[in-house]
Amino acid sequence: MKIDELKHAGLKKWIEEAVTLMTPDAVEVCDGSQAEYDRMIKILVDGGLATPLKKRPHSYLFRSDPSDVARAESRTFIASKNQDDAGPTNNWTDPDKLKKEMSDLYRGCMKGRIMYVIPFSMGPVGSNIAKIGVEITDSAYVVVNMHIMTRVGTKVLDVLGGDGFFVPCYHSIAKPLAEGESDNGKWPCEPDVNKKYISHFPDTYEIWSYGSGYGGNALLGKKCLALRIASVLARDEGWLAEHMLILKITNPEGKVKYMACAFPSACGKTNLAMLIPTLPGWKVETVGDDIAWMKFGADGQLYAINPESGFFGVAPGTNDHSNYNAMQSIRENTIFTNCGLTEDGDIWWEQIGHGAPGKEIIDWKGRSKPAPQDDKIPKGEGAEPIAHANARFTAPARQCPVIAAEWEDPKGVPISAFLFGGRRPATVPLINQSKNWIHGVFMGSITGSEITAAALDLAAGTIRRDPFAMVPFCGYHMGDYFKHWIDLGKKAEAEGHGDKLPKIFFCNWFRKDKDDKFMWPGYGENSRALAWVFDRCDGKDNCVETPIGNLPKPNAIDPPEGVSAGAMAELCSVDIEGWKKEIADVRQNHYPKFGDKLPKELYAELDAIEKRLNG
Ligand code: OXD
Ligand code: MN
Repeated sequence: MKIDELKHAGLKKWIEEAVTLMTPDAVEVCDGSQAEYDRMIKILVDGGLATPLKKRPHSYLFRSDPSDVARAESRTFIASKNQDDAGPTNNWTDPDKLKKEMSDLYRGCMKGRIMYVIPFSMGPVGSNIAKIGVEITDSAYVVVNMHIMTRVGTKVLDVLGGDGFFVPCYHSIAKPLAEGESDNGKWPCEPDVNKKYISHFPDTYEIWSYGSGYGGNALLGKKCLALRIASVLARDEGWLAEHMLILKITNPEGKVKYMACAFPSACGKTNLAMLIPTLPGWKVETVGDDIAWMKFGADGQLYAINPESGFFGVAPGTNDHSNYNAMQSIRENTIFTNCGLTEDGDIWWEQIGHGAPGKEIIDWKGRSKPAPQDDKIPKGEGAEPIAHANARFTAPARQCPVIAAEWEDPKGVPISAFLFGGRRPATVPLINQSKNWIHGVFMGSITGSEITAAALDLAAGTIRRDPFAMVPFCGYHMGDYFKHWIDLGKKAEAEGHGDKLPKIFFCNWFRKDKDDKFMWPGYGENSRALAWVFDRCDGKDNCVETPIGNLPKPNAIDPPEGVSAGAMAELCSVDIEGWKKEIADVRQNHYPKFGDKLPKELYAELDAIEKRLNG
């Protein structure tokens, strides 16, 4: 499609301005077809950027530049007009100054390249919870990934119509080509991390990204739109955009519930979303593995959609035991980035479940290495893994063997429970239900993981708080974000729908014993905690009230093999002294960061819990 054929005058104007600024050699509006995907892949293979994988149909391996391997948090900006709106967890910069600085960089940045215009829908096309974005990019890699991760093409333009709302997203890899120059197999980007920009303009709902071609920096539908800008839209419009997986759980009687769960990165979100229950008769299916958008229906119930249509999962550590369903999801039609390449033409990574076949393997930097005999992470001086620790797979969600039939239902799925969790070797019990909505918001606000000795800037044992797992992704002041959560609960109660609010839980799969061994096996065994949550949502009398919340009654959760009755009791009890320290840490080190914007209701929760612990 040509720009002239676009019906939306605002969209047309915005693209024309970008063309004038970035001076690409040509412009293509993406239609989202398989033919377009195949054409892009051919460009990438012919250009030496993608390697077809003999062992996986229609699957390709890419190797990025070593400077371009992860989200660039230090270069991620929330440029609100008012500095105070960005809050203490974001990098703020003045929007006018930033736009000027970036416009200078964008000038001529697409010379020698094609500008692809990608109209995409976050969420099923036409759903009243979905939103439309348009990304312009000079990266064919971005186009193919967006095809998998979002719904792309003409059907989106049809819904947008002549004057619909869209989030405009600029993206450039910042590598114009001179006459006759080509990428020649080298991942194009701005290699100086300090010259990359992932910018958000919350007042105008815009995204400008420059210099990186990787993941969340470049696939702008994901973290930039579906979380940072969407969190602002959600605040302004009265809904929730959250860093949560969505799972469907069915009990042995065939009754179904949906749960949305927030965990900081590296806590096994994708694994929980695709869990295979060890509890007989129970079934878990996947609706989403990373992001949930939720709106209240006219019936007062909260409905969630997964705004994405693919998984952009971390490859290392994924294996048939940790996530069998993810391994099945990536058998074909999958894009791999920064994995190892085996002699027989397959991908490989550390902790994939087996050593690499053959004598040699190509590592993520493109170097030939001896094929590892086992899948352990290499340790010691100078040891380098074959796959980058943040190597990824991009796979269509429909390929997941346990994708729920209703995962694309435009009206969403009704949420019964929220779970918050992190890596907490001590103090935090296996599962704990909040006493009410505000206590639940309190739980979300203190979420975090304990720092191990390996972390750079914090002492071991310190809790790195990641409220609601949203610290890298909230597009505004987190104090206001907590208030937004509190207000939504109050509104539902005022409207007589308090009983329909999801119940809120705090979980911890990562408790350790005195010998530093995990007390809980995790993975499929987490179904035991989910089953307890399920029954709590139905009001089953299976809990005891404690100062920190409602914990499972003794014997309410059958211990899995290898967990003694004593360990189970410890996992489900209150560590009074540990919680006193926790409360003191929140009071002294965590809440003050949010200044006056920390809702008074949360200080009141802190006081109430402290009183109960002392009582
Ligand atoms: C992700 C993350 O990539 O949370 O999903 O970091
Ligand atoms: Mn995530």
